[in-house]
Amino acid sequence: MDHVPLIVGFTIMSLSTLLIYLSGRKKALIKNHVMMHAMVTFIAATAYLAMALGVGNYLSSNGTIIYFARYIDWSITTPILLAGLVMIAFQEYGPSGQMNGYLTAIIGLDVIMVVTGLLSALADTAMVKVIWYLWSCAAFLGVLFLLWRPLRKIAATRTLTTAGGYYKNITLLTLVWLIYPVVFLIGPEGLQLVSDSASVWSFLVLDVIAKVFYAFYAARVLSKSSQASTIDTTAV
Ligand code: RET
Repeated sequence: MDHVPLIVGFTIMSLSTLLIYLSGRKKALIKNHVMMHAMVTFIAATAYLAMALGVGNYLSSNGTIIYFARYIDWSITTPILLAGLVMIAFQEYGPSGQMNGYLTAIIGLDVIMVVTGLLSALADTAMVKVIWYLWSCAAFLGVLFLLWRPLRKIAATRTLTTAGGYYKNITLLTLVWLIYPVVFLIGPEGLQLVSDSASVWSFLVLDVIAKVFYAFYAARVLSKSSQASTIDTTAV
C-alpha cells in the first residue's frame, strides 16, 4: 500500500473543505450548495484519513487491497452531489412531491451503483466480478438517464439561466464520473493492468476534479445564474 497518495488526498480534501466553506459562506443565494460541497470534501478527507491509517483496508485472497472507506465515501458523497443537481433542476422550489420522487430514484440507483461496485471488487471469481460490474454500470446508466432526460427537461422549463447552469454542471459531472468505471476496470479490483499505487493516484485525481474543482465550478455557474434570475425577478 502506498501511503503517499492517501496522505496527499487527506491534506487536499481537508484544506479544500476550509476553502470551499470560507469562500462561500457569505454568498446567501448559493449557501445551501456551498455547504453541500464542503460536506463532500469533509467526508472525503475522513475517508482518505481512514485509508492512510490502514482502517478498513482489506487484503483479498488474490492479494488485492479493497479500500472500504472509498466505497463508504462514494455512497454518501455521490448522493449529495446528485441531490444538488436535482435541486437545481427544480430550482429548489419546484413541486416538492415530484422532486422527492426524482431524489429517491437517482439516489437509489447511485447507491446500488456504488454497493455493487464494492461487490464486484470483493468477488473471488471472474464471472461474479463481471456480473456485479455490469449491474453497477446498469445503475450508473440509470443515473445518467435521469440527469440527461427527465431532469434536464424540468430544468429547461425554469429560467434560461438555470437551465444553462444545470446543463454545464451535468456535462462536467458526466465527463468525470465516466472515468471512474474505467479506472476500476483496469485497476487491481478488475483486470489488474495497473498497480495499486497507480490506481489510488488515479482515483485521487478524479476525486479532486469531481469534488473540489466541481465545487468551485458549480458555485461560479450557480452564482451567475442566481444573480441573473434575481435581476430577472426584480425587473418584472
Ligand atoms: C464503479 C465500479 C463498477 C462500475 C461503475 C462504477 C462507478 C463509480 C462512480 C463513482 C463516482 C464517484 C465520485 C466520487 C466523488 O465524490 C463503482 C467504480 C459504474 C461513477 C464522483
